[in-house]
Amino acid sequence: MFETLTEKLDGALKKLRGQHRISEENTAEALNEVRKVLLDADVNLGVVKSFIENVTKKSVGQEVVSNVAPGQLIIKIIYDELVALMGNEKAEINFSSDIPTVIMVAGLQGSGKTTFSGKLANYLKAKGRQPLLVAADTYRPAAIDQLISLGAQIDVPVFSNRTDTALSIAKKAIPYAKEHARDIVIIDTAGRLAIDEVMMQEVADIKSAVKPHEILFVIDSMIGQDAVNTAKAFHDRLDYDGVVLTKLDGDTRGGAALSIRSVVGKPIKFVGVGEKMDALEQFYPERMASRILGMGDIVSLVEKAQQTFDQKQAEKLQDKIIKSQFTLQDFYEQLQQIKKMGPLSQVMSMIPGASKLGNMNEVDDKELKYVEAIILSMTKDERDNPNIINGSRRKRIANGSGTTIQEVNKLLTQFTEMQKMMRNFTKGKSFAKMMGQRLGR
Ligand SMILES: Nc1nc2c(ncn2[C@@H]2O[C@H](COP(=O)(O)OP(=O)(O)O)[C@@H](O)[C@H]2O)c(=O)[nH]1
Ligand SMILES: [Mg+2]
Repeated sequence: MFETLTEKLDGALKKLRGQHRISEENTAEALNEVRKVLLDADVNLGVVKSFIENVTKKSVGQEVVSNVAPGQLIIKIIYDELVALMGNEKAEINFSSDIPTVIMVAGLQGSGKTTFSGKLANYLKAKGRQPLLVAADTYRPAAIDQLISLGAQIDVPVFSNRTDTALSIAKKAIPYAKEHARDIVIIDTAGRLAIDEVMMQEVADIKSAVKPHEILFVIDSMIGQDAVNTAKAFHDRLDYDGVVLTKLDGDTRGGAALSIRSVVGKPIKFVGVGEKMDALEQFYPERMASRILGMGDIVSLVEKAQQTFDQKQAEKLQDKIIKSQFTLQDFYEQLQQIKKMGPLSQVMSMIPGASKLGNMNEVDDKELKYVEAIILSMTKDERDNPNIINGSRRKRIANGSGTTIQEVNKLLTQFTEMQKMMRNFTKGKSFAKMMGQRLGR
């Protein structure tokens, strides 16, 4: 989902890595890249402008914590802005206290209304509801057949009439639902290829006749800049309650998700991620923002790092790394710090790029316990100077830690590698960044 946007944003932010202070100058270039990325992704121009302004305001002058890279701080700010832009809260459907709850589905032809109506019925049915699907697209007989076939697939009844008008069908569906103990009515309406008055009038008439508790506007996420205009035109006429973004499984730019909420002021409630009846997801702004940034849960990582790492200790450590004095003892203490952040696999999953590492065995918590046990079985001299650890010492350490000589060897090799890698770091690089580089960023 949103792969292109993710990759480009990622690319732009790479330029920030390696800088130590957040200033107008060093953010300007990165934010300019972000601007290009968003415009490229068909995000509405006005939305992009205010987005960049907000991020700039919040980034410049940020206190740089020595162990959190400025790039990560900016990513967090961008993330927070993205979440705010798409609506902070997960939006739910309005259910009526009177039965049935009436949901009307509107949008352009081909946007995915009929498919979504079926998916929604399926989704609500799984939640214990008794939906009724209503075929109010009477222009094409095939549209009625399509809904009937979807209804049969998910075992939900479909109310239809091939000779009646859409308005009349919608009206009759409500008492029918009551008689047949259906507590939700989903009205699938007709769309046109472009906004036209006859279609708008018809949905507006259905709206005033049946007074839906929830009107959902369905939009194809692939339609680009036009999304905002279409969303606005429907909103002016219908004042809908929520948006459904379909076809997010496709090669879409994702600009619509960023723009619609901020321009129209209505939340995205669902996303369609495929043609099948179960390819429906609720819209979570946080998840979407993380996904757009392609960085897992970067925010929690930054927050946890800020909370957990003792700044002085981090500085001491950095100094040692620079002077190539990083010992197994330091390694052990560093592991204790990391452990405070939570299970290692969880910590790793929050690190940008970690997901690209196929083999997570390296960072498995069980293995961490072995590593700890091995280091604890060493003498102070051995921890400070692993070179003295000969064959008999290895054997003693293995016995003492309940591991094998192979495991002791493995740790020593890994540690030597790590020392080598650390020597390559230039002054001032943060631990978080080190971790990032270790993971191939
Ligand atoms: N890949 C994908 N295709 C979808 C999705 N939603 C709908 N479609 C397809 O888009 C086409 C138009 O959908 P339809 O529901 O008939 O649109 P309507 O004209 O608005 O009722 C159909 O071929 C659907 O299978 C989706 O989320 N992902
Ligand atoms: Mg349809």
